[in-house]
Amino acid sequence: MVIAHFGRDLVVEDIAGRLHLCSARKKLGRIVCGDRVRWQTSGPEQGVVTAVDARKSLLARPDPRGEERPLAANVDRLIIVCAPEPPLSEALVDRYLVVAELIGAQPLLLVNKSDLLAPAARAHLEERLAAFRQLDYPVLFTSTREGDQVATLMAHLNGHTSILVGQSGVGKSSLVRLLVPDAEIRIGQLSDASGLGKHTTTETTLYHLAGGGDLIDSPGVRDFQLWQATAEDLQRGFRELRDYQGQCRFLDCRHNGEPGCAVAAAIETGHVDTRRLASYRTLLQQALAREKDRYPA
Ligand SMILES: Nc1nc2c(ncn2[C@@H]2O[C@H](COP(=O)(O)OP(=O)(O)OP(=O)(O)O)[C@@H](O)[C@H]2O)c(=O)[nH]1
Ligand SMILES: [Mg+2]
Ligand SMILES: [Zn+2]
Repeated sequence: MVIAHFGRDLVVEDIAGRLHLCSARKKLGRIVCGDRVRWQTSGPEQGVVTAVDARKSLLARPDPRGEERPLAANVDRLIIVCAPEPPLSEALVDRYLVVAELIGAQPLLLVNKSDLLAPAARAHLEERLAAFRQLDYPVLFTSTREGDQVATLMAHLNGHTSILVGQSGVGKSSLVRLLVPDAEIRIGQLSDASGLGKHTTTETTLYHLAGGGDLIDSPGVRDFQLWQATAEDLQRGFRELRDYQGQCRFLDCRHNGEPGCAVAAAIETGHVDTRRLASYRTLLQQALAREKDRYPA
């Protein structure tokens, strides 16, 4: 199992738990944390990856040039971490939720640093997040300082491969240190295995949870855009829209102001959240603009 990568160098954990610094043949493409690989020894604690097992899921994000950059493989839980600071962005949460739906990972929304929230501020955030709860997305308030809801979080993680995603500074690595007691040891082993210094673990790293399952820490983002999602992807990625599939006047309705749209009617009755629909429509415009660029008339 690949537990870390530094550029093209991978740290592979064998079945006995030993770590090996491996290179990979270029034709295998990018190999990431969570990948299961076949490898051969090429020296002491060194190896060459020769094949990658089929992935159950692949989480990717765009690199600065807008190219797809795989981040982690085989994750089945996407832990979207927010905090009072930097301020919560529902639109960012929406985009992460789309990705979770598309890769088939169960999302979980965390508001970390809950110790910084006075009761009124917490109530206000609860209100802003109510629409996500309504859609059956679990929402937890956690604190690595006070241990708020950490046991509940652990219960969500046990037995799964989860990845922590979110903006820089929301406390992802702090959560790892809290949930994985031997995290520091692991980081030490990694820097030994990689031959790199202690503070080079800037890329994604996979940790084992004591109770079974794995937890992947990922580097924070400033933003996370859906650079590839199509109109159809968005209709799948906004889970509430699926309920209206086939109920609009037009079979190919995009719920974007068409007459006889069942989603527009659901806004009237309060069954669809106005802010979520506006968010969907913004992403839809971007998707349609991309499609136009790709296939100019
Ligand atoms: N008050 C408070 N501070 C926290 C909590 N969790 C983490 N912090 C602090 O928030 C800062 C950022 O924490 P990190 O864990 O490095 O954040 P990160 O999400 O890993 O950031 P990147 O690696 O840049 O993406 C640190 O100073 C932590 O001590 C918390 O629950 N409460
Ligand atoms: Mg971090
Ligand atoms: Zn419609």
